[in-house]
Amino acid sequence: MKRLLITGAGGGLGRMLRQRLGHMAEVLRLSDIAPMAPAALGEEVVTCDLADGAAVRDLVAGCDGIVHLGGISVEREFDLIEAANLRGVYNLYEAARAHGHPRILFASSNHVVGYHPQTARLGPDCPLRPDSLYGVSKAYGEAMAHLYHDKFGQETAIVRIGSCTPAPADWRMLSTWLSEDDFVALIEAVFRAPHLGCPVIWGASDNDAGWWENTAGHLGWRPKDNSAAHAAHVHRTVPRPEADASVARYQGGVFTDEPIHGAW
Ligand code: NAI
Ligand code: 15L
Repeated sequence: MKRLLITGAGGGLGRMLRQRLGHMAEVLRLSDIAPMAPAALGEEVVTCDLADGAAVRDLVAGCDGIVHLGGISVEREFDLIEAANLRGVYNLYEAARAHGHPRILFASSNHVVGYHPQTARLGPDCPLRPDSLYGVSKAYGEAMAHLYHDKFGQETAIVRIGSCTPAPADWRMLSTWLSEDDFVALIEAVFRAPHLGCPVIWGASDNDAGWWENTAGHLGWRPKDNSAAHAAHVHRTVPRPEADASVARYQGGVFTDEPIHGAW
């Protein structure tokens, strides 16, 4: 494709993908509200607040695909989440509608189902049980994707990312881990597919201890990594959580312990 936009390009996953998605487009347009490294050859760097509708409209112009990572990525007070994850998502979908519906990969999160117990095995149509205002905002983003697909045919891969890190860092991540390689391969599959629609995809590697089924097989995505290769190291170096601790009971782990920040 000619131009692939990555929002949230200054964040953890954005910086990693900046290094690894250059082959997918003639130009990577990298956007964030935070500072980013200057543009290299084949890159455009655009500072943009997702809450600013006019700016987002300009940002999306000329883009053939969007990896939407930008926004608040943990639990915070409602006002912050509202600006980036609610208004920001609305702005992105309106901008996409104005500019010919570039395909979107929406970085949703396991925290839309965080209150499901770790004993549950979930498919894509399971009831949402968000564990935080953050999780609720991702559920809103998923609903926005479905609305714009049903109303306008806008294609989105809704990717419920587990924990995308170089290696699983704790016991829970043995279930939620998404390797960086598997994430890159998923992004390639999403933008390569002749037809996408608006599928819900669990963003997790092929973990023996996983909770979620692979719902992107039809896109040709078969995750190759398995947290089992790291299990011995985690078991040796990270204390096992108590069985009644939230991190051992709920899929969303410690997010279920979060208060409503800035509550009345
Ligand atoms: P991050 O917090 O490192 O990056 C998010 C970026 O969004 C930041 O650079 C931030 O400056 C930017 N941002 C925040 N508000 C903004 C606004 N109003 N306008 C423009 N940019 C804004 O998060 P990370 O880990 O890189 O995650 C990327 C995305 O993937 C997030 O949407 C997150 O919710 C989602 N995700 C990540 C997971 C992970 O394992 N890292 C797991 C599940 C979901
Ligand atoms: C997320 O949604 C967060 O953005 C990330 O920072 C991790 O906390 C991840 O989920 C997780 O559940 O491990």
